[in-house]
Amino acid sequence: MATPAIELTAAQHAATMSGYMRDGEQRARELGNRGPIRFDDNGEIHPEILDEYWRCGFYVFEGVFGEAEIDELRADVDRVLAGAPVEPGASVDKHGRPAIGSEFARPSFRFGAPLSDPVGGTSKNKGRHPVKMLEPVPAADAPKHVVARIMGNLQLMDSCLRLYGHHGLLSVAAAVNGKDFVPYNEVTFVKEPRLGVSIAWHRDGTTHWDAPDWDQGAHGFNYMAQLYPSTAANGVWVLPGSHKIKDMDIPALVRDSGSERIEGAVPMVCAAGDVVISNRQLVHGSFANTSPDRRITLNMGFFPRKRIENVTVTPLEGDVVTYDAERIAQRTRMIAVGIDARQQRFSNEPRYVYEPLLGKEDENRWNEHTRESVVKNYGVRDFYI
Ligand SMILES: O=C(O)CCC(=O)C(=O)O
Repeated sequence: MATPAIELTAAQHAATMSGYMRDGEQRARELGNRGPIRFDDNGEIHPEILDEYWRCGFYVFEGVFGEAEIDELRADVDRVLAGAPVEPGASVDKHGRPAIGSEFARPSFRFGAPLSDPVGGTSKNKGRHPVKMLEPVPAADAPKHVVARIMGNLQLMDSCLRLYGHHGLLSVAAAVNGKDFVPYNEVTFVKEPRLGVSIAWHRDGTTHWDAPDWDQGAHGFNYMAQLYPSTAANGVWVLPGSHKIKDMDIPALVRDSGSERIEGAVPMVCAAGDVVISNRQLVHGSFANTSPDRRITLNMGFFPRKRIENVTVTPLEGDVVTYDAERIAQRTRMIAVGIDARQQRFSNEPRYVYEPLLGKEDENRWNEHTRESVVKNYGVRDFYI
């Protein structure tokens, strides 16, 4: 479904969105689904957090990582962006050097035209973005292409591997998906000021909607770790509670709302260092970033094992595949290596124990050997449901 072509400058777009953003932000703050990661007296994730997560479909964990770690993560992202291919498909960066990530089996960057909506209203991504968002006109001096996403964070940025091994985040993953949870993938969303592309409204899950044992957690969740503030203007918006509903008609939501500004949706409002847990069944999306504020979000997702093991899928990219125990065993080693990488850097923090790999700590130490044997090209074993 294409929305009517309206030519808006970035400033006009920002003005059009402002009332919706103000109201959405107020509703987001009133939801009551935010706070630090908390444990109860038994060392389990506090049940109030889980109740709020399941009620809303997302929860904002405040202050998960501090300033030193924010600096390291930002520096790594800046380094990778500086070494990106000079244009889509190029093998060299803007200085003519081999682009970062060119040694890996899969492309590390996705591009889009500034302020565009690359997938909305198309059949791309299994047609799961049915409505095109407004595409404001970028400034005359804007580049032709901007990096929209960085793929495979854990092999490109050691700081991301360390964040992946975070005790609190992995404890929440176990509380939501079971102690034998398995990984999804790791992607950086890049929304530069007055350039960042929109990600049209969609739901992530594509596999288990008709499963007899479908439930509100059937397609797992994503963490969204914020390196800069996430605002109503540059952040992801979600329709709270929509993860519980099987049939959500996104074109009808847009029609009934009179525009892509879906009624009842709220933005993820976060400070740098906050991490959102976001159910993949939520209706969600983000608008073209016509604000003056950069957003960089590190996504890392996890699934319940039973939704992956022996499941046959057609991923968004690639051929039909059945996920077997061997692939899970190999891919979950990234969790163990991440835990060790974190422990080496933040030795005063508790070390998370990932039960499926208990006793295999020695073979999963973070070192130059596991960089080559476990981490390099780990993404070829990502899961997608
Ligand atoms: O970060 C964004 O703008 C979009 C994130 C998203 O759509 C996703 O994680 O599925």
